Amino acid sequence: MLNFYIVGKNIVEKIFETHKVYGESKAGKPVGLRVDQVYTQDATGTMAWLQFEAIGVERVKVSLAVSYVDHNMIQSNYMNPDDHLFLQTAAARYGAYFSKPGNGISHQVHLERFAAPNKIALGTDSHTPTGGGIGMIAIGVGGLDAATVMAGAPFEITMPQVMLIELRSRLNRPWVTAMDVILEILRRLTVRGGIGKILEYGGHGVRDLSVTERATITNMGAEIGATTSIFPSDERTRHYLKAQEREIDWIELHADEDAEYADVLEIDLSSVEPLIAKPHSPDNVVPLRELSGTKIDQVCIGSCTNSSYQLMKSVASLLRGNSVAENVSLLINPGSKQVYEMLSREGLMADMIAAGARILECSCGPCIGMGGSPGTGQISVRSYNRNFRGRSGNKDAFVYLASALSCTAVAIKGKIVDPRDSGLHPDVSDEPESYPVNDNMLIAPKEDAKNIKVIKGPNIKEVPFKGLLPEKIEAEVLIKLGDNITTDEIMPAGSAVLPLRSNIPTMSEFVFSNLDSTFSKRAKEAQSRGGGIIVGGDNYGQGSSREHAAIAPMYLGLHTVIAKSFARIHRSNLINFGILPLQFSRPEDYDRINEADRLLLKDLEKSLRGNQSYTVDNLTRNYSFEVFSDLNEREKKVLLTGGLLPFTKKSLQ
Ligand code: MIC
Ligand code: SF4
Repeated sequence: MLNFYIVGKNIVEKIFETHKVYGESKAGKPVGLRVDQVYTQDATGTMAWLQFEAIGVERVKVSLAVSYVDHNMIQSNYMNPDDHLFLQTAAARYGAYFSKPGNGISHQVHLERFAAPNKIALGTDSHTPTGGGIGMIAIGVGGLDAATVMAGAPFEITMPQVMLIELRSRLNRPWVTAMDVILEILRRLTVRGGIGKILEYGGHGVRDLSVTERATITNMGAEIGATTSIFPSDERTRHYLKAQEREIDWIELHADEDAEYADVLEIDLSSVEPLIAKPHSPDNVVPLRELSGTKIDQVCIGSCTNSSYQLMKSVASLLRGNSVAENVSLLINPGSKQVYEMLSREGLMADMIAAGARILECSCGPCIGMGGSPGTGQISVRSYNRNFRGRSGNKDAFVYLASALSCTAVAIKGKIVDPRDSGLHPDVSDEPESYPVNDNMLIAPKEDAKNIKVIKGPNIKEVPFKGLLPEKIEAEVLIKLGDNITTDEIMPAGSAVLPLRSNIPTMSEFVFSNLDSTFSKRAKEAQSRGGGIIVGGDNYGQGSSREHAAIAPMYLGLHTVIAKSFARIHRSNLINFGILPLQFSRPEDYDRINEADRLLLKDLEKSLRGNQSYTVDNLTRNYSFEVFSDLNEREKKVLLTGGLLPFTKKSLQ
C-alpha cells in the first residue's frame, strides 16, 4: 500500500507555489515567479525606467507598477526636478502610478496603499521587504531586474532557505519597541546571518505586534542580508487594511502546524530591552544603558523603518511640554503624507514643533545624506536602519541606531540614557480605526498613453553596457577590500552624488571616493592596460540595491570581482551588467593578492559553460590559484549574451 505523507507548508512555500511559473521552490533551486507588483523609487528608478524603455515594450505587463519619488528631493539645481519629470512622464506613458515628491517614502506609502497579503512584489530598493509586515513576499532588486519583470518576464530567484523566527510572549511596553526586536535579531544573526534566507515570523508573540510594527522588523531584515522577511496575515492585518479602506485585499495566511523550516530562532519578546547599534554597522548592537551618559549632537526620527502614525504619536506624546536639549538638533521626517496629515490635524505636529524639532518633508532625507548631515566628530542617534561610515554625508561623524522612542528620550536629555530611567512617559496607542485616505498625490496610470512624450532633462544619459564576455581577462587589481563592503562604500550617495544617478559618466568619478580618492583616476588609466579587477572579502556589496555600484565600476573598465562571498542584490547587479562574480576556492588565497597585481584568467567561456572553475595566474607574483562561479543556467546565459538587457530583448522577441 502506498503511504502518502504530505508535509505542511510554511507561508513562503504557500505564496511561492501559487506564483510559480517554472522551476522548483526547493532551497537552492532556481524558481521563476509571477510578480504581482513592481515599484521603483527615484534614485534607482531613473535607470530602471530608462532600461524599461530600452527593452521596447509598450506598457508595463504586471498588474501594478508604481514609481515613487522620495530620495532625490533636494532641488538645488535642475537635475532632481528633471528626473522627477522624467519619472512622471515615463509612468504616464508606460502605465504606472506616479507618487509625487512629498507623498512619502516608497515603502511606507506602498504599505498604506498597495501592499497585500499573499502577493509578490519587487522594489528597486533593498528595504522593499517592509511589505512583509502585511504578509506579502516583497523583495529588493536592481533596476534592470525590475525593468525586465515590468516588461513581462518572470522573476527568477534561487530559492532561499526559510528560517522561522518564533516570537514568544509580549513586548515590555512602553519603552521596548519593534525596533529593539530587530536590533536584537541583528545582534544575534549579524549582517551576514540572513544571506540566502527568508525570515518567516511565527509564534504567539506575533499577535502582540501591529502591522506597522511588523513592517519595522521586516524592513530591517535587509540589514541581516535576508532575501526578505514575512509575517502571517491575521486579524491585525485585517484591521490595518480595513483602516486603510482596503479590507477587500485581506486574506488570512498562516503556516501549517507541521510546516518545516531550515532553522529556527526563538525570541522572547518580554526579555528584549532598549538597544542601540553603535557606529559603523547595524549589527554592532549593545543595550542602550551601556552607553548612558554619552553626549550627543543630533537626533533623527523617521525613515522607512520607523515612521508610522502609531509610533509618531508616541514620539509626540514624549515631546509634549518638553524641550529638545540645548546641545541637540532634532530632525523628524514623517514617512508619508498620510502620517504627516494625521499628526497635523491632531495637533501632534504642534507638540513636536513646540518642543524644538525641525520638521522635514516626507522623504528619506538624512538617512541617505540628503540634508541633515552631522558635523565633524559629531554623534547622531537615529531611528533609521543603516549607520555605515559616511552614509550620513560625513565620514567623520558617528551614527547610532535606536528606536524612535529611545531617540526622543535622548533628544530631550541631550545624552544617551536608558529611556526607562528617563522619568519620561510615552502614551502608547494602538493602530487607529481609520486612516484618512487621500490619494491626490498618487497619479493613476493613463489609459490612452501612446502619444505621451517622455521628457528627459540634459542630465539624463544613456545607460552604458559592457558587451560580450571576453575570452580572457588580463587586468590589474585596482583595490583590495575587507569584509562587508557596502554599496554605500562602492558608490556613495549623499546630496552631491545622488543627483547624478541618471548620469553614469559623471557619477563614476565618485566610485570608492570615501575609501580611496584616487580610485576612478587609477581605474581610467588601467583601461588602456586591459582594465580592472576588484578583490573583496565576505559579503561584498551588502546594503543598498543601487545597481550604480555595478554600472559605474563597469564604466571604469571593471571586468570581474573576486571575493570570498557576495551579497545577493549586488551579485545579481554585477551579472546583469556583464561582470563576472568570482569566489576564491580557498579563502587563504585572498591573503596572497596585493593591489596592483596583474591577473590573467583564460578560457572564460569554456570554464563558465563547464564546471565553473577558473585558474587565475598572478603575473606579478608568479603563482596561480583557483576561483569559481556559482551561476545558474539563466545567469550563464545572461553573461554570455552580454548582460540582462540584451538577454531580455532576445527572450521577449
Ligand atoms: C538605501 O537605503 O541605501 C537606499 C538609498 O534606499 C538604497 C537605494 C538607493 O541606493 O537608491 C537601498 O536601500 O536600496
Ligand atoms: Fe530611504 Fe533610508 Fe529607507 Fe533607504 S533606508 S528607503 S534611504 S528612508
